[in-house]
Amino acid sequence: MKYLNVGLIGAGFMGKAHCVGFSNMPKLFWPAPAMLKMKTICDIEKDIAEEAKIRFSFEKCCTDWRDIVNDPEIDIVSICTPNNAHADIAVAALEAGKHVICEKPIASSLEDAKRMAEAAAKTKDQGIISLCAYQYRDVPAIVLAKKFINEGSLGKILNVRCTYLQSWSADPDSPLSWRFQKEIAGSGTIGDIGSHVIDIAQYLAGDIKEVVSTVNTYIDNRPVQEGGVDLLGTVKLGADAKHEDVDVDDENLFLVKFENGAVGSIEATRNAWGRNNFITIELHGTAGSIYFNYERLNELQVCWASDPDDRRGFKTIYTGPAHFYGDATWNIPGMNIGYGELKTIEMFDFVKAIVSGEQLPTNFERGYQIERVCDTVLKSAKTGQWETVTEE
Ligand code: SOE
Repeated sequence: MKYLNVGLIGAGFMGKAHCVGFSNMPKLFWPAPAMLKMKTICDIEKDIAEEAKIRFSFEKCCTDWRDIVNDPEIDIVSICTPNNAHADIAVAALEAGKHVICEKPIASSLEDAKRMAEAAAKTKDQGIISLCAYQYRDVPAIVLAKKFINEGSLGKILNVRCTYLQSWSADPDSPLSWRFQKEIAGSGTIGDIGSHVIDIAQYLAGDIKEVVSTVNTYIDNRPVQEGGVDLLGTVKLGADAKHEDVDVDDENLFLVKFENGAVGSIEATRNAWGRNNFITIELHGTAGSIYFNYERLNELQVCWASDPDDRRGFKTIYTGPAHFYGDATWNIPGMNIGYGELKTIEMFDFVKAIVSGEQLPTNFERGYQIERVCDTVLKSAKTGQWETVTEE
């Protein structure tokens, strides 16, 4: 059995998600492509690093990411830091011959995203795998939607309507973390969650060519939280807390034109009371429609034009053992999967790619392309015009 050593950087919410994925991977996927040893976990805050070492069963911990990237024993580097740290770590790790999985958005600036894509392109011939964590495209219902599209069941795709709505920052007393600071995050909602639906829309309907957008920041000042780990709205701070300005977008709405002639709309906000992880995708084609909502992620709704007039309408397909990786997850219909299983599927595909040497669809080059779409959305909001997604 092959063993790979993991070094993970950033022990907050996403660090936990990666650890769940890594440790559950051989439990769900057996025989596993390789076994993983949790070698070193890094966090700039020593107490957090030490606690995470115990909690996630790592052998060692450190506070400087270079200790992971320069360690010849590490095979996999998992980047779960705030966005502005991604590029330096990823480029150094790829150059040191490590396989890298990096949280999205790929970077906090287009220049950094380009640097990462170039480093990944240079090292891919040596079988080095890069992966940007766009795991929602692996939801079995989304994979089923893609199958219907590829088989031609929807006919020609005409219209794609997507949302990513969350509520965790809707309260103005929910604290300002790095996610609300341009210098660290690069952008707000567009990079943090809009990028996920851009990825899914492009996976299903092809690349986006042009966008016209409106971008707003309604809550432009928030109380500042202590510590680097984003509390994601789980605490509220009062009027007496120190306040700082939010300098990123908290809502964006845009129309899109796809390369293949389809059109659509995308909307993203983290301030929508009542919408918690409301990733919706509705696609209309000449032969039918599909609808997906992550809040019911084990379901796909389909409607076929060929059904008789008196019984045409959406029907629900429940995903399970018969669908994407359903044999590996839970083999009784209705058991259902959630976020943890998705992160496990992502880690399985990543480790499988490392062993086979075959790159994954959301490698760093794709991460950079998604970043260019996000950047074009922000640009269009400034010019008020349709803008073309920039070439590399
Ligand atoms: C916060 O909006 C967040 O953690 C995002 O950063 C993730 O990408 C999303 O999947 C869940 O919400």
